[in-house]
Amino acid sequence: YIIFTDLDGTLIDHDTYSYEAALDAIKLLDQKDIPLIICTSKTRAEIEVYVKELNIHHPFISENGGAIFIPRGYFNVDFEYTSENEDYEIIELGTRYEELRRVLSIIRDRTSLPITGFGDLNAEEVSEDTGLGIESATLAKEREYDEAFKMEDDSGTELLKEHILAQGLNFTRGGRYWHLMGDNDKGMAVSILTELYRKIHPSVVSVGLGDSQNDLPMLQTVDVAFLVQKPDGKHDPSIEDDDINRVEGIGPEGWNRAIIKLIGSNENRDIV
Ligand code: 2M8
Ligand code: MG
Ligand code: MG
Repeated sequence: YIIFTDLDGTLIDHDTYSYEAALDAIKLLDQKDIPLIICTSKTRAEIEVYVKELNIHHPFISENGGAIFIPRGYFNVDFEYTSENEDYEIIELGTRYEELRRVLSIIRDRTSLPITGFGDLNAEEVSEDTGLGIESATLAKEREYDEAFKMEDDSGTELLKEHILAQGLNFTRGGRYWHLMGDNDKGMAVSILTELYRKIHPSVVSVGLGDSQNDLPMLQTVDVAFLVQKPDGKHDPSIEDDDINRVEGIGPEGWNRAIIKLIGSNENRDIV
């Protein structure tokens, strides 16, 4: 198995940002040497905090599939990475943040929609809006391939979508925010990374866990998909795909249950 997971509202609680309720399952994956691959709308800088805390030494996917960061030398295969640095081999799929900000401001001017992006807020304001601490909010502002933004209400939704598509960009929605991005999504990134794993382990089974609309492309790409409950105890109503397993449990509680059920006993292997 390889496990792709969303963070906000999935592996970590929507409000407290804690993975406490999923620790048993996290430990189980570690014991069995099953890669835990974070695939989130969070930034590289935010993910690095979790990767360090959880002692993860696997690739991760930032900003809704904007980029894949692979620890150097992790896959010893022939592949044309977009770039590399001291720490990672990088596959870039997204549009640069500066370009996203430029287009967002054009759309705001043309539509007068009440759009506020993370780039319009300082760290204190992001912290207040998200419930993240100031340090985490600062890391959330270090955006490279995705702009998170909010609108005062949903009345301008259709107009907004029209303008985003007309500008050649895309959007999705997370637990709290809209996201403006390029020609990328979590599914594309998951599929590229899965291919890399399959060069080494051809029959590896991919698993995905998520909670929101931005997870749908990932959940449709993996072999086994789990949707956890939102804070209101319901599953995202916009996700209707029958191939996606709806697990009982909000966020990390559902995550814990799904992983233990899948990995915890060999009898469940026939689920795939
Ligand atoms: C934003 O992402 C969440 C994910 O679902 C959202 O859209 O509600 C991100 O931009 C992320 O960087 C940030 O940490 C998070 C905080 O809730 O919000
Ligand atoms: Mg989420
Ligand atoms: Mg499928």
